[in-house]
Amino acid sequence: MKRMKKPISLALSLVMITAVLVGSASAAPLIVNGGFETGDFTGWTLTLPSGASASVVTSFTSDQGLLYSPVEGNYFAVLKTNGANLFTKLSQVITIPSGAWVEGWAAFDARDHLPFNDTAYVRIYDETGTTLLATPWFSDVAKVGNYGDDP
Ligand SMILES: [Ca+2]
Repeated sequence: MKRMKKPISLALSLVMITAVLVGSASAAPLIVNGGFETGDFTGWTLTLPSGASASVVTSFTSDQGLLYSPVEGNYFAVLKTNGANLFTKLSQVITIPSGAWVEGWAAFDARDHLPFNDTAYVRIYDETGTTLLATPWFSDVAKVGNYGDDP
């Protein structure tokens, strides 16, 4: 079976919620603690700029009063950053076997207004960690509107 080693990186600005899982036809999940069901960041590398925060929670309410709950399990992660181009990141190196796939959920709670275009991404890089392979999810203030929530 062909295997590729790929870091998965979640680069986030402002507040974002995510749970990432890997599935394959018969194998166990390939991401360690992908759904944060340990209640913490076990298995993940957290990059936390000054003034930023990150937590594993069971629910979250946006500034518009929208209640977020886990899509699967009991937990998800919430990341917040603290300034322009200071991305709070969760990353993990995973090996994706041929025929397997990555799936997950992400949301963006904009707490700012244009022209302050806060941005959030889910990105997949190659094994060097520098070449961007895919951006499966993206959101920003321009997309969701001032103080918007996505979804
Ligand atoms: Ca919002």
